[in-house]
Amino acid sequence: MDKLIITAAICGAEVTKEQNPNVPYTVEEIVREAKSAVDAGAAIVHLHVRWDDGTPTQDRGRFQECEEAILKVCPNVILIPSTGGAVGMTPDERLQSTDTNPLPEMATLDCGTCNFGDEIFDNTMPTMRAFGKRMMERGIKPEYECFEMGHLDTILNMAKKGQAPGAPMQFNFVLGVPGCTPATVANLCWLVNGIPAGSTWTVTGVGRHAFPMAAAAIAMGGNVRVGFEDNLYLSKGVLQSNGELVAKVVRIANELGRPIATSDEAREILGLKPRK
Ligand code: KMH
Ligand code: ZN
Repeated sequence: MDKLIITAAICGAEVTKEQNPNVPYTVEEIVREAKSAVDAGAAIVHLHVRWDDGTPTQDRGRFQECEEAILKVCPNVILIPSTGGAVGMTPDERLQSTDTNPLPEMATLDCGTCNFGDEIFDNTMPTMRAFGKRMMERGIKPEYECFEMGHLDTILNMAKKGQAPGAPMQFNFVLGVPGCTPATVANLCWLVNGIPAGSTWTVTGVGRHAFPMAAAAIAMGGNVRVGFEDNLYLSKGVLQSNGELVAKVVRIANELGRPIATSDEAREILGLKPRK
């Protein structure tokens, strides 16, 4: 079994300071949360950015500023900027995060339209083909985000047709979003059984499912994402930092005997180029 890659989704687009005062909005707050996660054992930071008032944005300049600031204090971390942004953003708006200098090593690619609470997260086939093309042209490795069972088939078909980067593919199964596939071990097993040999995968359990899904992935040889984007609580009612969420995953992994990957080890496992 490979070492465990932990991703910290430190910010997201939906959660607010009213829910947890540690949710980062400013560049300084984003750096603080990224550092807390990396210091605790995260190899990857999945990044959304906000304006200072908390409004989610996919502004290219804001991504540039936040990524440079994070890399100053965590020079080796793998950044996976979001191309999902927030519900309602246009594809062009969302793609700005793939336009920074240097280009990101990876970026998310959302694999289909789905319910998202009371809203609809729109990812039409033309949108996904445009995102796949962009990532192939720019050598950015996608993290394929599947919120629904059918999303896996969709992206496998796209990759087969050369519309999105193929092997080795990295999947993130985001389970438990209200209105989408529930976070159960049975659903996770079904998805994992459907990925091509040589692929890697991560699970994200939303809300109270964060740590049960993490434990399942640690036992199954997959990887784990936690963070404010998905879950604000360390345990029922206990609000903490992203670092403390990552530290809890590290504790579970230690108990189960699964060592934690550094960012360089994660690059090797994911098939990314070593960092110069
Ligand atoms: N904010 C969600 C609507 C991604 O980062 O690619 C979508 C999302 C997915 O967070
Ligand atoms: Zn995201």
